[in-house]
Amino acid sequence: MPKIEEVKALVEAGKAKLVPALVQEALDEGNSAKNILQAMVDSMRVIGDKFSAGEIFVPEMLMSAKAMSKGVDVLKPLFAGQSTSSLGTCIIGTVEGDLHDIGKNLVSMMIGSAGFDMVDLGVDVSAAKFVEAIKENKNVNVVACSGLLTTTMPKMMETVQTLKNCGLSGFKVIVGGAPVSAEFAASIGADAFALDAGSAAVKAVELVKG
Ligand code: B1M
Repeated sequence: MPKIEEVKALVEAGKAKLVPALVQEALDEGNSAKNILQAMVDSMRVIGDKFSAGEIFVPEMLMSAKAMSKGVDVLKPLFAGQSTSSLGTCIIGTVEGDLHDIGKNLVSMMIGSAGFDMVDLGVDVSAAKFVEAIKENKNVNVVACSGLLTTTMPKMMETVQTLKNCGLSGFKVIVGGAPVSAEFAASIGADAFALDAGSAAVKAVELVKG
């Protein structure tokens, strides 16, 4: 079996300890970091479908998530940006009530590699915590909010509205995550929406360069 297929299978099986070495072997075999990342994203889609079908449960989802994160750690240096001057500071987090962080971490990696200094607030981040982080950090010009659950979309709306009405300025808000659409983003007053990590980086640069 090609190494990239083995990576996919091991992420689906939640074998966190075995994934890093295999990701390295897949790289050594000539696969690009981008393709290996896509293979792992595909695995998570399979896992989500199995969860929806009642074939697996939360612990299995968690093990696959850990396995993917370990694999992403190996790829991270390969996505590191070349830019020497900073485009500004981007605060990123997953909105309150939501514990999903793989997508958010990929978005953080890509926006960081586009030239931003990243301040990652993690998961389950309240609107107030986003505001605090803008005050505590210098040159914040982008705030990025991720959300994976339909049940936390109202929290995303609350976060964007709090950011827009907090009396601070000089920053733009970008939102995204599986249940989020461009229409939803516009309806809650976000400045931008991105479908995936790569386009989030492109959008972040556009937001600050105009
Ligand atoms: Co959960 N979960 N989960 N889960 N989980 C989903 C999201 C779900 C679709 C599974 C399913 O039912 N098929 C479903 C949500 C249904 C819905 O709301 N419509 C779901 C559910 C129901 C739940 C629980 C409620 C389950 C339960 O307890 N009964 C629970 C909620 C916990 C909570 O958050 N409060 C739960 C828990 C978990 C785990 C903790 C076990 C684990 C997360 C671990 C972790 O993240 N560290 C987990 C996982 C792994 C998943 C799936 C299988 C995979 C998510 C993932 O990492 N995908 C997921 C199924 C699926 O996605 N098909 C599922 C890979 C990742 C690269 O993609 O995160 O979409 P994604 O990110 C993409 C884009 O969305 C986008 O770019 C990324 C990369 O290109 N993007 C942005 C993301 N953020 C962005 C921000 C941007 C721009 C783009 O700008 C700022």
